[in-house]
Amino acid sequence: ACLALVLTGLAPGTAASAAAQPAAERKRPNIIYIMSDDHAQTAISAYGTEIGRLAPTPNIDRIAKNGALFLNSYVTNSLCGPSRATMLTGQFSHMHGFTQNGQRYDNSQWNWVRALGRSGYRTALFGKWHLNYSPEGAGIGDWAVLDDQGKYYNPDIITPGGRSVVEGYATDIVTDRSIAWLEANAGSDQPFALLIHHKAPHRNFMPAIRHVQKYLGKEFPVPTNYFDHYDGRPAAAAQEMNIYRDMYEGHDLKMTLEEGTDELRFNPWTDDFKRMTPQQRAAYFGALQDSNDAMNAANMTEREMAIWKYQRYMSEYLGTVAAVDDSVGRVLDWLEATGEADNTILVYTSDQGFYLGEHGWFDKRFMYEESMRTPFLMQYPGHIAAGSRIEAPIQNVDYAPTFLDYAGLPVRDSIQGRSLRALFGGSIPDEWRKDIYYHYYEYPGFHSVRAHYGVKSGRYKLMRFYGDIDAWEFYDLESDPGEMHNRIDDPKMQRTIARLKATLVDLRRQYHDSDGPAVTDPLTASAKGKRDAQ
Ligand code: SGN
Ligand code: CA
Repeated sequence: ACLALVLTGLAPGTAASAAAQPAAERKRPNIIYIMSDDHAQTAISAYGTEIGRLAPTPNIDRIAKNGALFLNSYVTNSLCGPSRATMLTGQFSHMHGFTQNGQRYDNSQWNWVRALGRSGYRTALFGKWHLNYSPEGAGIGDWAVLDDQGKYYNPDIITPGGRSVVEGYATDIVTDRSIAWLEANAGSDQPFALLIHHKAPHRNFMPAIRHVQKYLGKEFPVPTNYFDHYDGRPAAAAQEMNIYRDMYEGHDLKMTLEEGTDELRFNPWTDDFKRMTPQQRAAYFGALQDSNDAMNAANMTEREMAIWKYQRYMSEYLGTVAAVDDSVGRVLDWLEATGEADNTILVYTSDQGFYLGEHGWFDKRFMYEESMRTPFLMQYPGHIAAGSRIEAPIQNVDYAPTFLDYAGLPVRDSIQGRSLRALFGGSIPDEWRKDIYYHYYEYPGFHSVRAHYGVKSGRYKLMRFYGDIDAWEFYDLESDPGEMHNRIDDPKMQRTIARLKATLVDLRRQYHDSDGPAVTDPLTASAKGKRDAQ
């Protein structure tokens, strides 16, 4: 703590802070934090899923082999901006103040990257930032970020020197810059913390040219609830993120108008394709032409078309994952080749999960499992046993305290998570959290998902949607893993529901969340009337 205080006055990465480091300081581990955007756990083969079997991620899986795979990893709010702010601050959305995309994140507030920089780490971030225009003022040493959501092809890149268009594919550009930074900083006495933030596999799902055909024509298993009717779940019924109803056929799925033409169907945002070079465009759409022609020639029923769209979605989404997996492989190879692996903590995660057709959906936001979960894999040879599988529930508030802990810095009181180091001893400490608290805010907003909060407690989940809908939902995940049967009115469940409500009251108090209606507030008269009438 003393050392941290002494060094806080120094700018990160200066020669002065390097010189000020005693020998013990040099032993602090490097940190490489790799975060993709919207990567579902189900699309990682280490998680043992059917999609993973068909579209393996061998390099991401190396992390699980070298270290730990977290089987119950969750976010606090399944949306990009809030999740990134949580990752940086170790706080729930209502505490760091960035509850919805589009808000202004206060870059001056405390974050762990700046804290490590001040204590002698060299720090850098490459890729998607998505909190305001740039990380200026967030105290990150070196950075180059994609503009806002970022583009897959020839993206605009913002650096301290300004903005420019960089030709190439975003995942590869971000990887090249990250490796170049590692090369340039290798061999220094200072430890480093590098954040690699991919745009992929975020919408609008555009693989690198080398991967456009990788999964084309492969049949992925259609989720059993793909044609969900949302009975008993008014908020689920009211969303606008259905693959066969809301996806843009031209823009998202790259479907053509008719056989023999490359003219796209509905494509409201033309920039993504316009900014490609003619060669990139020809290669990309050329690779899809036969598949598009066959689709247009076939006389499909509505249901067949819905399934075709699911397969095209999988092909495009998983195609973007392939380049992320290549990227992870390059970073691991670099670590192994340079001998830095043993002194480096490496994390792979995503800013949240994603629906791959479950309930008929793409996107995230809901507290249902597929988007509330996020992948989390971590290696630190010699400190985390190879092949560990960790069952303890973790949340993205735990990342900041984990990095502080390993960097030998005190965990601040403002942090609402806890260091994951406690989980690497082979058992779950008694005092480890049992319950996961969640709160989503962005409504009205893109995809029309109502605000809701809730708790996941072991096999049970309770949530309350509020705003222009007022509805509770309750699931037993053991008998209903797809969250299809809302049992909020089931007489057999009332005692369990009461227990979870009490837990929810406690969690909201513990985390200081008073946003939304109080748990004890009764349903609004109109919501109750609707339910009684059912
Ligand atoms: C974009 C996407 C949406 C997505 C939001 C938030 N549309 O607006 O589908 O929900 O980002 O995503 S897009 O076609 O313009 O990409 S987040 O990951 O940034 O939270
Ligand atoms: Ca995201």
